[in-house]
Amino acid sequence: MKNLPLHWKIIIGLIAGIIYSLVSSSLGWNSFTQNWIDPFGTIFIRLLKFIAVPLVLFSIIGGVAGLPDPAKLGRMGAKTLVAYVVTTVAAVTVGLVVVNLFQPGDYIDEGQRVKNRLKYELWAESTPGGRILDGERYLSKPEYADLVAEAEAAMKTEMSDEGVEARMKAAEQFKEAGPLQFLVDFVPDNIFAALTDSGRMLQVIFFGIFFGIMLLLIPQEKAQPVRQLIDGVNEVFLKMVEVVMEAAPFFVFALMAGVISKMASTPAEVIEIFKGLLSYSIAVLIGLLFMIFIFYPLVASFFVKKLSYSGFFRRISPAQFLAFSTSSSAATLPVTMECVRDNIGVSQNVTNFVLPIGATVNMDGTSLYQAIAVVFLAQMHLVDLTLGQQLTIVLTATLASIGSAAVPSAGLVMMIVVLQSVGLNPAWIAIIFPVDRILDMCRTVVNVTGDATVSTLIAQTEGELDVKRLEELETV
Ligand code: DAS
Repeated sequence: MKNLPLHWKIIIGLIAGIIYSLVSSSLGWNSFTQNWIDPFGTIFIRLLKFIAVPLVLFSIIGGVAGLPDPAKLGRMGAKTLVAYVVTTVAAVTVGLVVVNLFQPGDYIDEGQRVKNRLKYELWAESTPGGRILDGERYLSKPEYADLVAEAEAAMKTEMSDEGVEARMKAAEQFKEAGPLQFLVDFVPDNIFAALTDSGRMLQVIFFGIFFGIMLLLIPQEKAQPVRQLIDGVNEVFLKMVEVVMEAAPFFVFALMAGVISKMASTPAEVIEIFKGLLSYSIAVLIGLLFMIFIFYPLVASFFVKKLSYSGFFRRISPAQFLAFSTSSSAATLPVTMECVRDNIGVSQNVTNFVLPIGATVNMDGTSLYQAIAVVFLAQMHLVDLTLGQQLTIVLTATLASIGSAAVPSAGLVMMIVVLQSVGLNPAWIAIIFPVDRILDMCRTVVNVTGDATVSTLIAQTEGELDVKRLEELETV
């Protein structure tokens, strides 16, 4: 097992975990799985995340301090941000094209959609500042009086769900923020607090860039020992990743067994979960698969002629499988860095600078999923979103994905902002919640693949791609 390629180690754990959880659920071992197996999946995520935070800090410092001059940092920083925004907007656009072409909301039972529409109109009328969006109106039609009463009763129970209120409070907090709040949030008020709260990765990055630039500006005889220390610490954390990944088959097995057994206790229940949301799930998967198998390989081979289509996947597949297993870009980051640096030949500096930022702000899969989810929810409530509103979704889904933390289900919570931006009911996230974890696994693969692609094109355009290494591995 020791010298098995990393992606096979992860795949073995993945498949074993899925098979085990299907068998265990039919034998009624779920509580055993929850008590004795699932904790090792949690330990795995914790191990990877405790490594990721200092790794991001020391990589960023090392990446910035390793640059020949601040001007290169400025150019690389600007290129990185532009590339991340362009790929995110592209992802949202793909999502909107798929959801408008495929119309997954129309697969929901017509009668159910009329009831949904009534609940929506009642909600819009009862929300301060709410207004009823385009679409056929039912509230005032006498033939729907009984349905209106039913919808009013349903609204009362739905809105009383404390989970919904908590999510809406989270959105309120986000909404109160001014236009420059994201800039304020970028600056840590206490670096040690930022290091301990994984949701504040951007502040760790800010500190790392600031510290790295200062290292470039102080007298080099003083900076040298610090650089050596930082490089050494970086190596230690990367060694930790290597050691932890030795046990990947076991940890991934535990992770998948735990996640799937929490989701449903029998295969029939799994099918039940997907029933009302199958069309939506398929639309999201179509968009995500397009990004993984068409968009990114095209972009990568456009910038790096020597990177073949199959070679692209062979090199980053360990990170993709790990992203699928963990649903966390942050937990996957150490392996993404290893794949990009060792398998593609991107320089240490570019890897250390571009990837930690990408894992935090570049979530193409999340933004695509948010765009599809919001339009699907509107469709299933017979709400017709205008082109203008859909362009608003492009903006807010891009911002919401930047604001999403690199942890499981972050994209779902941030979707509240996108729903609110077009005047829809944030409580609707509860409707798509049942399938969110499975879709989270898939969109996290897209997030990680997008980061790896951008770091490759940045390295190529900065002359920091080891083409010899690329050719060596092409023949592997
Ligand atoms: N799971 C998040 C990530 O780590 C993405 C999301 O929740 O949308 O990338």
